[in-house]
Amino acid sequence: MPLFKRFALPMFAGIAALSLAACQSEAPSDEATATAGPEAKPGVKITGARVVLPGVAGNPGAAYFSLDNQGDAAVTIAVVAVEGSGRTELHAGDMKVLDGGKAEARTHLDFVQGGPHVMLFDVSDRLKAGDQTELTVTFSDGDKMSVPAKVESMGTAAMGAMEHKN
Ligand SMILES: [Cu+2]
Repeated sequence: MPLFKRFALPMFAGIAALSLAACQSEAPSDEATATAGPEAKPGVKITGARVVLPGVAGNPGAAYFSLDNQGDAAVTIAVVAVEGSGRTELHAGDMKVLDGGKAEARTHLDFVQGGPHVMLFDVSDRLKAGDQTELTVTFSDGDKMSVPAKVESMGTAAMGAMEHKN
């Protein structure tokens, strides 16, 4: 595809299309599904969790959230599990696998569209836009936190991204 065509696409659509294409090539590995448990980690809060369904069934979806670490120690995410999704990977904005998401003490870590995100593979068709599912973060020390996550369709997510643009 000539480069100018790629850049002619609206920005969010371009990012979404590139993201999904890039994620297709990831080889599946062992399932890393955490069991949900509501134990809290002191000083750590997870907010704004949402799951964006794949635009085409069988493609990967994505999950986003903010992790606020007001604790005295850095926390590192080992794995993020989403109920209704199989394997997940933490990706950087360029779709490369993130080697653990780390939030230093009194900082926050944001997983956002176009930035670091959780890639969801084998998304169940039982997950429907408008539903709520559960997102569980397992930290490198074994602690777990689960929060409800809003399920959105890709179209809704793109609209949201436009609305929130400054
Ligand atoms: Cu990705």
